[in-house]
Amino acid sequence: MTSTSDAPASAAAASLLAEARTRTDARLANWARRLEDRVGGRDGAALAYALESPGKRVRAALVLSAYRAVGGESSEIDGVAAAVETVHTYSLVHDDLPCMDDDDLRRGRATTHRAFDLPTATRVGFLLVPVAAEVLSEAVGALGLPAVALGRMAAELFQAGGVEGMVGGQWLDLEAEGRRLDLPELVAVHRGKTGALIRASCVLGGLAASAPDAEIAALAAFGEDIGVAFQIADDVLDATGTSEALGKTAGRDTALGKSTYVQILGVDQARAEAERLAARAVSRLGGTRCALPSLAALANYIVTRSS
Ligand code: GRG
Repeated sequence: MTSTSDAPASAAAASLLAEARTRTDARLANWARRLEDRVGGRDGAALAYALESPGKRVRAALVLSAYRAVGGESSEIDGVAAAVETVHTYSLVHDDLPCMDDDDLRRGRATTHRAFDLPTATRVGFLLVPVAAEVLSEAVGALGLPAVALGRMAAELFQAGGVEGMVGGQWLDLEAEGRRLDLPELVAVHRGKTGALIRASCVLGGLAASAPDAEIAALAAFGEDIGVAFQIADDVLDATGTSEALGKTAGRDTALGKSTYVQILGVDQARAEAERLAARAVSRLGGTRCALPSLAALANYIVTRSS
């Protein structure tokens, strides 16, 4: 497994993320203009504000890399990456609301409810879910895939966003505020709230290239491990980073009384657990076409990132 000092892996991840940002941001900007026209007014402007906020596009990079790893070649995969990032964006808009994590800063800018208002941001979050379905459907059509592929990809994406995934994990997380979770309970929160969409990003890349079931299973196993590793790294950054570097309020987990890996294991052991999971993720790809440096580089980035 790569480590913090693996310069080629860092350079490879930086280049994959830069490419994913350019390509996905272009798609999202296009959707932002379409929604401004279609929805108009304050809601249209707020939808565009949320969609065009500058994310790292880690999930998009995973979609693109998984797709290529199993032989995908079309640039229309960008639309699949944009669909995943749209679901992620909705989750951030709602996560920041006063009834959830109540935050003012996201991606270095005012959160959507701060830049606009609470009813607008609430509507924008909900509206982004059908927008994501439309973005996915258009992309799958452009990739020339059959309806059955769209069905499978939509099921993966929206199950990951649902009660067995992101909503379920967030629910557990909110319900547990001020209460100490044990490690298995915390893993369940991390797997749902963050891991499910990261796993789905990898699976969707594979499905878009019509990869065989064994490769989809390997991508899913990889995604499951890096998904939890991603949230552990997020716990560490929340405890050790600055708001300026993170683009969101640091120290929020402690302020909200959340259970985190850092609280249970301390910073060093939490980092070590994230690295162990990233290494295991990469080993899950062994013996398949997916065992490429690009996915390993992204796994390394996920646990060594500084924002
Ligand atoms: C109704 C209970 C209920 C939930 C609604 C709001 C929500 C669904 C889920 C929240 C999920 C969430 C925000 C999890 C945190 C995931 C996470 C670590 C986000 C940060 O991801 P980055 O670092 O962010 O990739 P950027 O800004 O780079 O995209």
